[in-house]
Amino acid sequence: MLKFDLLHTDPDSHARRGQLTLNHGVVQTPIFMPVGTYGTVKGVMPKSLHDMGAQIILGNTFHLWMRPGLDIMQSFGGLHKFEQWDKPILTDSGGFQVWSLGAMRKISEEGVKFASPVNGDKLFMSPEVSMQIQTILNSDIVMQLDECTPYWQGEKGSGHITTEAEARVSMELSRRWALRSKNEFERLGNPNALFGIVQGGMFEHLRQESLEALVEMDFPGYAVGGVSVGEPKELMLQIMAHTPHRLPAHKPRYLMGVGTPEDLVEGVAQGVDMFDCVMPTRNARNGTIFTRYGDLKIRNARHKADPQPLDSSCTCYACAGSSGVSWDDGGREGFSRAYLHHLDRCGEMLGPMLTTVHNLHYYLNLMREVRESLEAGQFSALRARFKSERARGV
Ligand code: PRF
Ligand code: ZN
Repeated sequence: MLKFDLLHTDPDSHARRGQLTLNHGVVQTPIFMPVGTYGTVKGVMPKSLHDMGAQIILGNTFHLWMRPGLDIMQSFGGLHKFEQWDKPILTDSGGFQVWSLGAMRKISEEGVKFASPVNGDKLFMSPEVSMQIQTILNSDIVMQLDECTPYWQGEKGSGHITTEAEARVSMELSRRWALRSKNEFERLGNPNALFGIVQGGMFEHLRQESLEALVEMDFPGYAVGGVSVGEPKELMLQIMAHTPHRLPAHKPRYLMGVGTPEDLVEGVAQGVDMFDCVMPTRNARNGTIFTRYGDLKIRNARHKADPQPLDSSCTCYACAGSSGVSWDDGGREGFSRAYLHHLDRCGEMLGPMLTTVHNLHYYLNLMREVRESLEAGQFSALRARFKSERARGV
């Protein structure tokens, strides 16, 4: 089931404040969804996710199909019990991941043939197979199988930018797969909610066609796919300004795989309700920290003896310890930049664990501030303050 209530709309942008009710609970939107590809948000215990206010997390059909496999998922009655997360889960369909396999795949109308990257077995992914797997996973939001149209065709250097004709062929395939996904989802009696995915590359008229066809199929929610696929930033912003607000107002809108904190705030202004991205978790493991005052590289030698927390305004466990009181508000607990720099240099596990907690907390808290500003009719002011604070520098 899925119920979406619009609570507030911003008069100066396309931003909305909503509430999404799913089988495993209620999600306040706009929301960022931490990525848990293999049934784990890397390095973070579910209890910590809960404590930092995560409301819904991602899982991935393709990866969980490879390992641990469907028999084990079935024996646990789905992904929730297996990974010990009892709130909502959204699973991506696997099309995007099969696509990134490169040479080992062959795509046709029917689906995608490929060799398992784990043991070389010959496997086949189709809209029907994706729905069957996601039904076993029992994720609250199921994604249609699509083909994520890349910005570049072929090898970088020898390839070319996707042409309109190529983007059309790809978009039309995704559109047919949307209908097959829907038919199979219904045939299986899946009690959750299936989202359609708008494609069309960097071509607005193709996006419009895709959108209209999906709206005709009447999905309970819609995603915008095929952005942040190697295109210049201006093109991403152009698609973000084009597509989300044209989707039905009374249904949730999800921008797939985006992005930086700036992209999230811009996405909200363009009418997006849901985001996911590996950036906060992956960057944390590479030592890139997001803060209210800009990004920080913990590997930089200038942090070697710095007693400050990562973000003086942050109340996460890394910045404020168990007290939950930020340095700016007089807090005395929390880990210093010097300590996190040290952990990184020694390759200690606690380093990426703490930086991941901080980065996710930053993203989740940013969305919480966005929601509160929408409720107070202050979104434009928040947007302006956000930009100037982020530009200040750490
Ligand atoms: N399709 C699917 N998953 C995705 C994408 C897509 O286009 C993207 C694009 N940024 C990220 N994840 N199914
Ligand atoms: Zn923090």
